[in-house]
Amino acid sequence: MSKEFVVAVCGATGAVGQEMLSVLEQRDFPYSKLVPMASARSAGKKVDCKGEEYTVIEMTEDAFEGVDIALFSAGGSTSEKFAPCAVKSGCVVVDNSSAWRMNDECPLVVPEVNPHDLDWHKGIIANPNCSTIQMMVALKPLHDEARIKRVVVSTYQAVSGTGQKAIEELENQVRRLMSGQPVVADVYPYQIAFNCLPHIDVFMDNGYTKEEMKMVNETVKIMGDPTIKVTATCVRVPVFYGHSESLNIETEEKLTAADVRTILAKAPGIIVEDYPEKKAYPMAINAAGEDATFVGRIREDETIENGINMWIVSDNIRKGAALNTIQIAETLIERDLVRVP
Ligand code: 25A
Ligand code: L14
Repeated sequence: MSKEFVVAVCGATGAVGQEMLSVLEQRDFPYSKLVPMASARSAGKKVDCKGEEYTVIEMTEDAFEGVDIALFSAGGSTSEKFAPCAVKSGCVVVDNSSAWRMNDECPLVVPEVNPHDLDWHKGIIANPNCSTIQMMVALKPLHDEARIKRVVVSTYQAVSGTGQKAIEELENQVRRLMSGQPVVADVYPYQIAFNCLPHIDVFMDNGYTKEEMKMVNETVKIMGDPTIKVTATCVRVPVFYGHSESLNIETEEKLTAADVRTILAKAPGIIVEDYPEKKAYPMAINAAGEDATFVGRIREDETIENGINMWIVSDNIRKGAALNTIQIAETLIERDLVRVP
């Protein structure tokens, strides 16, 4: 990669923004200049990348002049307001929020799955929901081989997805409970320490949560196949980093457990960790800080003809957010698509 770009990280002081700075450094992303932005209350804070210190500036409508690529993770309303301003300044936006994902003008991309969708971007590219991303990485190779008809997914989602305040809430509740003090719930509606909440994002009229419906709708858009049926139950668990998911998959063609292991062992972005005899299976504490999606507990579902059960785990802040965003930016560069058409 010879050309270098001016890159803005928008929401640089948040949990995902901080991880974006580490991923840019770890992958030696080719920027000529880095511009960290956040809200007015964080302007003036210092952040680090590639051994240099930067002062965070306030995100404003004209802050994007001269920026080539903006990586957004500052919440949906911020993206709705500022992404169009950035595009008007000639900047390509990769956005982490749910604001643009189902917009027909915006590709929704997992680079291992549908990099070709970047070809029709008009300035804003959406990064999928964290739970959807890891599921897509694991399902696409199986869909290509045997056509997936239906997926039943249950998630076990870490608090870091909600941001820095939620990480602190779990820490504080554990500390208080251990010293016999009453807990305070502020970010989540109930105590999350030593508990599970079947409630992520808001409830919708159909009784599902918005997080569950993101998994249903985003899957169809990313796979480009309206026939795949997904039904989801999303649960918050007292884990700091790493989302776990139990998947039950029904395919058109028969896949044995051995077939699934062989296919996934060759697939990009996946590590198969499935050795029951050694008690080896994916766990959030091992996936935290890693780039891969880990797959294990691969079994045939003996109640239907063509069914597979498996357990997948990935770092929600890395592959689920910061890493996938930066992989999208890298793919834009490779395909010479860093321009607003
Ligand atoms: O919490 P907010 O308001 O949504 O802000 C998140 C980031 O966006 C910036 C904000 O600036 C922060 O960088 N931001 C918000 N409004 C903005 C605006 N109008 C804006 N930028 C520009 N214009 P901030 O730094 O002023 O806000 C404070 C943020 O700092 C973090 N923080 C809080 N207490 C902290 C702390 N950091 C360190 N130590 C502490 N004690 C915290 O960021 C706080 O919000 P965060 O981690 O909570 O941000 C997570 C946001 O990103 C979304 N998100 C998370 N995962 C995903 C995701 N969105 C999409 N996909 C994901 N996978 C969360 O929903 C949350 O909005
Ligand atoms: O990407 O875990 O739509 O609270 C919104 C809720 C990310 C995670 C999204 C959470 C998310 C999030």
